[in-house]
Amino acid sequence: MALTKQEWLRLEAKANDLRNLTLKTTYWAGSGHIGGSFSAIDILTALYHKYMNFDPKNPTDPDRDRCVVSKGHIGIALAALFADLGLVDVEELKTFNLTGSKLGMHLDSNKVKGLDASTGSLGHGSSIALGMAMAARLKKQDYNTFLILGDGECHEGSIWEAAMATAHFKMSKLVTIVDRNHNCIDGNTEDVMGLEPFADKWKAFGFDVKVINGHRFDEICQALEYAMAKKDNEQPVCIIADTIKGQGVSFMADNYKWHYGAIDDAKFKTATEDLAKFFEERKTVAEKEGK
Ligand SMILES: Cc1ncc(C[n+]2csc(CCOP(=O)(O)OP(=O)(O)O)c2C)c(N)n1
Repeated sequence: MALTKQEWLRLEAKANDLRNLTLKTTYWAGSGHIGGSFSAIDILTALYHKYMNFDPKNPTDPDRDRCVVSKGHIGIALAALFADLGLVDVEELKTFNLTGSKLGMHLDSNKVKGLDASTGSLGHGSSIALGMAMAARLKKQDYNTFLILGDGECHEGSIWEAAMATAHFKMSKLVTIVDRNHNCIDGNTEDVMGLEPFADKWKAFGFDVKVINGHRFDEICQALEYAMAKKDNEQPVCIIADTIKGQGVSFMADNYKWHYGAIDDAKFKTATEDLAKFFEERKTVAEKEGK
């Protein structure tokens, strides 16, 4: 079903809230992995605010859809997402990554209700998600499992072991989404360890690949709907979401040096102004192109 203009604008507003709350949390905490948070927020918004069967009032429902954010260093965005959903006290965000806080730099699923997996050691989330999807098949449950990978994370061999098994066992209820922001911790992915031809690699591993603009809700929604329309035991989908690290903030955008960073008062002010402008631009696109 095509995304309506009203729905597109609703998602834009939510993504804007989440970008601002992530920025504030980074400011309060002193630092955080904000670059890869801002590339992934639109994907997270579409999942948690449109597609996932996930009720924050019943976050451990055995039939809920699962989401494994394998690039677990974006705990700061997840903390904002779960605070916005009412599963984390907003005041608690002010303690993010401080000694004794229940919110560590990489979130702990034993401490944050609704978080499906503790991640942060790159490369592990694929196997965790695959296990969740296999459990659904064995127990004859109908839930979807969504897996969010970083592109730099795809330098890890374990990603490809799990990908091989996902395709071999036709785990089509497991939807893989790669946040292809072209940057990792210390440079552009193609300089550090080339991934291209990236889509062809996923195809060669047996995936049905969709390459989309990961900052356009119409494209994100269309790709997710395509993937979710598959029944179990079909060819699994990998969505390569072309994104921009630090998207929305002028001095962070496409700059790997903002993989992790500290925000002082001046940067907080500029970033807040940038996000406001960015939101206006995106609303204009949705108004013009939404149906
Ligand atoms: C096994 C492992 N090795 C190294 C790291 C350190 N590390 C944290 S983030 C990161 C780069 C990840 O790049 P990418 O997946 O592209 O993240 P994004 O740009 O989306 O934030 C690295 C190497 C880690 N967390 N785990």
